[in-house]
Amino acid sequence: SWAIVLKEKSLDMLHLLQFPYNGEPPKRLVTAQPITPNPLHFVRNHGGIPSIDPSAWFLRLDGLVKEPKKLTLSDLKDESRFPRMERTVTIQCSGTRRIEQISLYAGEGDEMINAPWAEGAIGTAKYVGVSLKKVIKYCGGLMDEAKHLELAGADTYFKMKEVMNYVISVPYSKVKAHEVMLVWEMNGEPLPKIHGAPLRAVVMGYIGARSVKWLYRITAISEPSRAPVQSREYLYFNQQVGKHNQKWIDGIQIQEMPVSSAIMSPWNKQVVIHEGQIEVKGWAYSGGGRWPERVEVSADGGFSWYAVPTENLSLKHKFAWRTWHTWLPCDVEGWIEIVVRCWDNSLNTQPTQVRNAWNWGLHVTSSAHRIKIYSVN
Ligand code: MTE
Ligand code: MO
Repeated sequence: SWAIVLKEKSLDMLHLLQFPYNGEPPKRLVTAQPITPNPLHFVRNHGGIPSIDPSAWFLRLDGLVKEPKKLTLSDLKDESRFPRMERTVTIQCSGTRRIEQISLYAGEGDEMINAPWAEGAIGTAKYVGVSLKKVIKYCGGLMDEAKHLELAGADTYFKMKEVMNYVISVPYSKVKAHEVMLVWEMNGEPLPKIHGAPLRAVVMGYIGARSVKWLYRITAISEPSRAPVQSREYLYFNQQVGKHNQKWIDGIQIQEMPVSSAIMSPWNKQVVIHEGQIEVKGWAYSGGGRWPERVEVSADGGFSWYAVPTENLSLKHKFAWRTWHTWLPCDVEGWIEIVVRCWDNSLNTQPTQVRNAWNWGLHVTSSAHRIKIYSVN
């Protein structure tokens, strides 16, 4: 695994866990460009990084499809069969900014053993592949009972005292809307091994967990997958739930991330010397195909807000973040709290404090992002 990490990832990456390998870029590089360079895209793995010979590989389609099939990579790339699809998509882990929930409270043996992500477990790339809907159509379509597609990755990990593949499912409605891609190219390069080569799914507007890497099998099923990644991870519990009383069935399966944003510059506890205006930079994103419409920043903990000028937001793509920067007026000498919040195009906005949305799984940290800096004016 380390040979692949060293070959495909920037030396600037922060390695959160060694095995399985998990890493995110440092703050100063997260939003340096609106498209994340491949070596700086975060990596979330549950197990090892399989090294797959693309010429021996094929994708199996089975279950409740009318004509089960095996397709090679060249079958999928054959444009006379499947039109090429290209999209700019943000992949966000549901654990992004988990560190803020951990620092509020994470009991021993709770989900805190998961990667303690900061604001970098999100990245945006231009993906090339095909729409999964076209591939299903090529298999004669689905039987009436089929409502979900189970996606299986070739990597293995250890869960519930067993070794298993990474398996999760997506509702077929998502596929029908052409919002699930099968992808072999990332930012003009062959898909890196660490990001799922030879083929991965990209499920637009859903949490990263559904975008299965090292994809080798798609099975049409009638109910959401019973695999542990589907039924025992990526669940949202209410605030009374903890290790002592949680029941898997009480969790909501997390699909679309709510609107969220983060400040990438300046940094928490930084001393900022300025002449009445502080330059602030960051990202804003909303799941489900909603997009950031307005970003607002505050220099006084959220009493007064300044809208980031629209021209300072990066280009709008339906399934992608917008990076932004602005000059924030500030005449205070001393410690101040800078805050960001975003409004998406449905006018949803963010909870004000982390504690408003703390949950046992430590997922979906989407409250207004706050940092403290020492302002020297
Ligand atoms: N696919 C497989 N096969 N194994 C994994 O561990 N992790 C998922 C998803 N797909 C995972 C996977 C999770 S939780 C996330 S957030 C995204 O991959 C991260 O994609 P990336 O590593 O390309 O950034
Ligand atoms: Mo994730």
